[in-house]
Amino acid sequence: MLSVCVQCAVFIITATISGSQSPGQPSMPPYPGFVGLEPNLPPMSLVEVTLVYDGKRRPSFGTLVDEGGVLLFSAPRTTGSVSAYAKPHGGLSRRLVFVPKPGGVWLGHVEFPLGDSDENNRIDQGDLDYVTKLRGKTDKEAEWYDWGETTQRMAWYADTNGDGRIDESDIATVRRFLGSKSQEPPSRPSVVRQLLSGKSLARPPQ
Ligand SMILES: [Ca+2]
Ligand SMILES: [Ca+2]
Repeated sequence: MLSVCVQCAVFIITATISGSQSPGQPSMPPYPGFVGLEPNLPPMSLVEVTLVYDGKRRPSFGTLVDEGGVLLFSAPRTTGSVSAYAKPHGGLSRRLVFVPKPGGVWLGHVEFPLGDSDENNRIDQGDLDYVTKLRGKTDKEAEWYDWGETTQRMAWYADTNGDGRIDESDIATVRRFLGSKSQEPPSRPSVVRQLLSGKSLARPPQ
């Protein structure tokens, strides 16, 4: 389930209007109440975030990279360690571990493996062959945002820097991340897993 992080959007708009950030130079980390990072993603990239804390996987939500290249999401209210699984479109999921603090948490620069044009959660030879074949294509091509019936891939996902064209830099990016795999959140809440394994079921008295 994907829902837009309204709090994050409001915060980003407020920060932009006040002029407190300049592109590429986040001037106010850490962000109180938020977790912030600077990903290798173009502005306005949508990232799906799944938090896991206190032994439970939480519902996923979406948040956008702002014009300054910063990605923010609301820090959960817990005192323990949190795993945030962040996944951009056309990129692999990364696990980010942090402990929430009232003043906010700044995770710094985070690299996401990009160019997963078939979204199979791996950057493999198929992705490299595809981006190489598309060299010279631009977002003016009719099928740029279409899921290819024969290729089962999307050209947009092969444009790793979001500049609307596929060239040597995109090929180099896919080559750099070749062999990478997604760091996936647990498929079920741990409580459910415990129940399925019988570990937390009440034992009858002996
Ligand atoms: Ca792939
Ligand atoms: Ca490009």
